[in-house]
Amino acid sequence: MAFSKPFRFGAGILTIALCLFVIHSFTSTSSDSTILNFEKDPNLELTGEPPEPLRRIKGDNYAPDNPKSDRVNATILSLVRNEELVQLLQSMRDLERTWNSKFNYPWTFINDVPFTEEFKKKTRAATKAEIRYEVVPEEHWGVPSWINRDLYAESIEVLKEQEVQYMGKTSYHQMCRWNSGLFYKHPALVNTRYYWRVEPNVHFFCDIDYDVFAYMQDHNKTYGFTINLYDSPQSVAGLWPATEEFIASHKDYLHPNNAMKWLTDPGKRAENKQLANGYSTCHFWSNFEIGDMDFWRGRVYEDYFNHLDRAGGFFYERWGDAPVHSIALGLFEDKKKIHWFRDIGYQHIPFFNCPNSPKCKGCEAGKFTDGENWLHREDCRPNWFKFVGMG
Ligand SMILES: Nc1nc2c(ncn2[C@@H]2O[C@H](COP(=O)(O)OP(=O)(O)OP(=O)(O)O)[C@@H](O)[C@H]2O)c(=O)[nH]1
Ligand SMILES: *[C@@H]1O[C@H](CO)[C@@H](O)[C@H](O)[C@H]1NC(C)=O
Ligand SMILES: *[C@@H]1O[C@H](CO)[C@@H](O)[C@H](O)[C@H]1NC(C)=O
Ligand SMILES: [Mg+2]
Repeated sequence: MAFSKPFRFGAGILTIALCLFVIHSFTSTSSDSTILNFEKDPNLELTGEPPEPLRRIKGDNYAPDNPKSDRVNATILSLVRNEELVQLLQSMRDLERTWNSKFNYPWTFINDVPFTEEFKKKTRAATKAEIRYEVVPEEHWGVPSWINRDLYAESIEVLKEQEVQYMGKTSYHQMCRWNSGLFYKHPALVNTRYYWRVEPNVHFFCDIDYDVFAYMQDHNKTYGFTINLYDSPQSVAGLWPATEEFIASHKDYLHPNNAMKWLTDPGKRAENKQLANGYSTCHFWSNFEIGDMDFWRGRVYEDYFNHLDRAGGFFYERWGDAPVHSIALGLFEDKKKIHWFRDIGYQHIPFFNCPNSPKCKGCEAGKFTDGENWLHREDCRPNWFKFVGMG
């Protein structure tokens, strides 16, 4: 076949253009999806402190041994294993450097077995504040008597098949159940109101110069979070149906200013809502939480937790404390009482909350993940901001 010169010239141009187009669509798919969640990520806006009143250091008002200190009724809290000592020390170092070396809130460490002397010695050396070492009461940790062992074993096989992470690990189910509805009943916490949950191997990046717990109290906040994600729908397939059943018999428990829309709008993940039978799977990522335990201790949450616990989904499925807490807060609490701590720079692998502020070091403002690009799809913050805002 013979082509005329101008035609060959045109085909050449066309081929080059086609190549450029293909290259461009490849590169722009990857770079677009890092920003496609927002017109402009709010973490790129210059971030300051939340509104006054804020309580700050004045003289020795937060000194560790001051019996009349300005500290409110609160503790930093970590369920942790002896084997996670090194990773926990990493978290302690960051939180002490950015915040607690100023305010000296006590740390409470809880374990399902006693802490070793080495664990105690090394954690004591990491803070000037008081530390409490506690063991979980057996009746809070054991698999409840009403869980049918055969059904549990079968369910493990089915959900492992669906690639539900940690489905086969009984201690993971126990941990999720304990963090959902039992931690605040620990005898060492019954006289404490606020907690800041900390896990091993997390990072804090920004100096915080006000008393975060006093902020919760003075502004009537029930719960504070940093990161909002979609969950694995297979792990919670029965959670929303069980919740609907609960609501049907407790209509008066729904808060008039609830965040139902956030819990049920599919956002960008329609398949999640479908597989989770009506729940968007949006949740506050609970490895970070700053909360008022009196909400968990109230009648409404107690009834809700018991309903879920009896339904068995902490074992037959893999209901996490994150979706359980999030659904309860979204339905039964005033959404104005839930606060995004946008100023607390935070990382639990593989996600970040990193604000744009001169107080932050070691993270990149606006970066959501340092993992694979598809992880950006897990970002549920746009839904929270859409239905509730950034307060
Ligand atoms: N003492 C004790 N702590 C546990 C146990 N299982 C989990 N934890 C703690 O519970 C928290 C959550 O467990 P992780 O294993 O970090 O679960 P995760 O964050 O979903 O999973 P990763 O992404 O692997 O971190 C951490 O603070 C753990 O130290 C357990 O069996 N005993
Ligand atoms: C701290 O809070 C708990 C739970 O609300 C309460 O029972 C306790 O009395 C409070 N303690 C003080 C000193 O206010
Ligand atoms: C918090 O609640 C108390 C009691 O209901 C109220 O007096 C106070 O004004 C509230 N403060 C804020 C900042 O909303
Ligand atoms: Mg973890």
